[in-house]
Amino acid sequence: MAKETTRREILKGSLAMAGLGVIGMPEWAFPALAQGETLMQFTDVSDDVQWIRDAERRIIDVRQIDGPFTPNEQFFTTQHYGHPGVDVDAYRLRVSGLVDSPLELSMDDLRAMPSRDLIFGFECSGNRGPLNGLSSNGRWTGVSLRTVLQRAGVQNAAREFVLFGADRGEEEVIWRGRPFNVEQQYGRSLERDQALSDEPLLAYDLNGEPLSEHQGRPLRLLVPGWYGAPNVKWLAEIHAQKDQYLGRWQARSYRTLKGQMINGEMKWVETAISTMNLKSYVARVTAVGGAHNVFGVVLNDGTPIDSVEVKIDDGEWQAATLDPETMREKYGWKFFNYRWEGATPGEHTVVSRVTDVNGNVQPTAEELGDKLTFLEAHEQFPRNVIIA
Ligand SMILES: Nc1nc2c(c(=O)[nH]1)N[C@H]1C(S)=C(S)[C@@H](COP(=O)(O)O)O[C@H]1N2
Ligand SMILES: [Mo]
Repeated sequence: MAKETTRREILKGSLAMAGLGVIGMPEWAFPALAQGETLMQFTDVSDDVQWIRDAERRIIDVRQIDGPFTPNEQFFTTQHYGHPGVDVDAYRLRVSGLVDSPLELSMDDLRAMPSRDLIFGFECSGNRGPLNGLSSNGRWTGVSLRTVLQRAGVQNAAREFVLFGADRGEEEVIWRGRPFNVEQQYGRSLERDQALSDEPLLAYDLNGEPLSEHQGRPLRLLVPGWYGAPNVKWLAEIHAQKDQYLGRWQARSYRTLKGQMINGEMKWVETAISTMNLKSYVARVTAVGGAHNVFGVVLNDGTPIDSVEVKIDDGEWQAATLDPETMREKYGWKFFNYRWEGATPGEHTVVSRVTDVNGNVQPTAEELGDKLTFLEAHEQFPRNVIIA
């Protein structure tokens, strides 16, 4: 207890130095630093950064990551229509459309079905530097989407599975320049192969506790390896259909507009946000044991990682050490450390890049090229840090 208070005080001091005092120190914050570690100040984080934007949104302070699993009350959170507030006792998950037996399942029904765990860290596709706070990692428990769909009996004509949340809002749909105002639910769809694979999970627990309202109580979808958008919270119904689903959050808002060379010609293409791009970022730099440590995080689609390298100022890329525990989990986020010897006092630039076993290398912002929209930021993120 006493130890924690001391560490908390140390971190508070460092945060105040970085101009992140009063509003920068949320109630839940616990310092990640081991005894004898001192946080170095980033100079690229603005003084007015808000870790909690309103009652329903929260980003994590990546400098404070202190283990593989983000504590439930710290897990980053965001959504588009606010919290719907589902009555768990009255709750029924509806399965409808092109199925042999439409279902209405209570939480007791769902919890009685075969369950499994999934370690999954994901980021919102809007996550970007320098804060990179829209991501977290958890151990989720639930029932496979496939198990529920098989109980309903999926018909051959079903090509697409739409998952609707209980949250709704008014949307302006523009068709040939004409606006129509209609109420819609948050909805995302999965193609048949993916919906019936053994990957998507209908989760009811996070780190051993029932989901909080933030996390989608009582039930949410999780699509391992994908960005956050398909992880439909407050899941209300699953509808099997023949047609493509073209709702706003499926077909329009989660898009990237970029230039791509196709057959030797530059084309401007729009692509749907899908699996997470290979990415790493430096989360903190600390002074420890006469040297400095650079700690960071890797996110991707589940492809095994080959290496992470760190570069200081204009130096050479140096191999970082991959954390064996987090590297074992296919869909979890992963950690690395780099021991920085002989750091000189003053301001430095620190950057990381990750390479997967297929030889994909995290690009620089320049190499990432003509991406006009900001979602899917996965370029290298140089950080400016002061060595005291
Ligand atoms: N029902 C519903 N589910 C949703 C959303 C939403 O607006 N409504 N937002 C999605 C987006 S864009 C993200 S990044 C994740 C965030 O999940 P979290 O709050 O558990 O971190 O929820 C996804 N699921
Ligand atoms: Mo998101």
